[in-house]
This record gives sequence, structure tokens and C-alpha cells, in this order.
Amino acid sequence: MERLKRVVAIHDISCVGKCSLTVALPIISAGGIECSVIPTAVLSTHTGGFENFTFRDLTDDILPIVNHWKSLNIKFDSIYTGYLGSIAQVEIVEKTIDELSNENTLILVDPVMADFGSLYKNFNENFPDEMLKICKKADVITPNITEACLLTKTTYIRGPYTKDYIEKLIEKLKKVCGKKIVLTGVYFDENKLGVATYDNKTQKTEYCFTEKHEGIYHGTGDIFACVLLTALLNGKDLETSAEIAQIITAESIKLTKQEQTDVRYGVRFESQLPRLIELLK
Ligand code: PXL
Repeated sequence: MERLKRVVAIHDISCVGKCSLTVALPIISAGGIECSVIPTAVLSTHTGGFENFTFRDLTDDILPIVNHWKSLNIKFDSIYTGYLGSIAQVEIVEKTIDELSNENTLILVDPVMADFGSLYKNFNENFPDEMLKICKKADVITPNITEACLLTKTTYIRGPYTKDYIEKLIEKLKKVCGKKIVLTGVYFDENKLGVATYDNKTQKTEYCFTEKHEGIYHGTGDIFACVLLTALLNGKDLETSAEIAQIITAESIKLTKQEQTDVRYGVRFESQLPRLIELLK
């Protein structure tokens, strides 16, 4: 039997709202990969669209968890970071990556901090510079356009985008961080939405699009990154992994749109898990 691969997902746990660890655990497990976790904070809900959410910071628990694991000699095939609650926490996660990785560890950093041109609630303007430091340690980064602009100090513009704008943004990202880049939220017209991938192995930029659905859907960046990582760990190349992630994310959005529920509660990814398993074969 093949050895079971193990990821450590370092994110908050938003108890309701289907993002961060509540999507990482089911998706990564469905993909046949063990998902260990370091919860960075516990929130009653995510911070997008809800008021009065609780926020329990767990920064002080991170290094003791890492030290305990080191005493047990636990090894990880991959480290996956997402939403981090403060600059101090990013510094500790940077140390965690150093402690838990070796040359074979696949490090995926999703620089979760902003969308639609603005930083999320709770972050200040110095946060992107700190996030850049862990992006520099990553093998794969998955910024959306706003995050890519913040990491590269580029002026954000709303789409539709031109190929020239997207490829210049990728050029800038290549210079500052990330060996493999998956830029999300790319669209050249109002019908199709997708991603641009840059693979340092092939040195090629490729695009992958699906049908575009109007609206803001929470947690979709996390779903995308979890599927991408799972596909990469199942041996798929970057382009194929991005394509699988784009399909699963877009289909989850489509189902949510059909259901017409309150979108703050996240998208319907659950029924896509069998399809994910199929696509990973
Ligand atoms: O989906 C990203 C995310 C994760 N965690 C928390 C968030 C968000 C986005 O708003 O607020 C707490």
C-alpha cells in the first residue's frame, strides 16, 4: 500500500461559514491526504459580512504545538497556510515553516488578506509586507488579483483585465516570491472567470476558465487552494491541478447560486467531493 501523505493546514477555524479549516479538512481528506491542523484562531464566523463575531487568538499555542510534534518526530509532506490573524502570527508561522519543512516539503502559501481591492477587516496596511515574507518561502502561492497587487505594490484595477495586465502582474510576482504562481480571479470578459498559472519548471503561463457567476462567494479561495494542493499531492501537474480546482470551485458556486441561500454561509462544495475523487484518478 502506498504511504499516506500528510499535510499540516495552518488556518483559523471559523465555526460557521465554510472557509479555512472547515473546508480544508473535508477536501484534503477526500483527496486521500491526511490533514493535520494548527488552528491559528477560533472565530464564531468568518469576518466577511458578519458583525460581532468572536475571535480567540491562538498565536501563543502555535510554537508549543510545533515543539511537541518535533519531540514526536512527526513529518509533513506539505505545509499549507491560509488566513493568519495578525502580523505577530505571520512571524510565528514563518518560524513554523522553517521548523517543520525540509527540501521535500511542498509549501503552499495562500496569502489570504484582501479581495475586490481592499484588505479584509482586522488587517492594517503593513500586513502585506509581512505576508510577502512567507510567500518567499513558498513553492506555490495562490493570490487573488488584489493580494497580488498588495504583494507587488501594484495599483489594483477592477476587471475585465487585459492579458498584458495579468502577465505583468505575474512577472512582478515572479521577482518577489513563489516558484509556482496561481493567480485567481482572472477574467478578460464577463462570461468566463478563471486562473493564470506560472510554472517555474516549464516557465510557461497558462490560463484556465469556467463560466463566470456574478456575486461575492465566501470561502471559494480556500476551496480552490485546498483542491489545488490535494491534486498536486496526488501527482498532478500545476496546470491540471488548477483546472480541477477551478471546476470544483465553479460548480460549488453554481449550486449555491441555484439554491439562492444567504451567501455568507459559504458555498455548496460537499456534493462535489465525489467528483473531486473522480477527477483525481
Ligand atoms: O476565506 C478566507 C477567510 C478565512 N478566515 C477568516 C476570514 C476569511 C475571509 O474573510 O474572515 C476568519
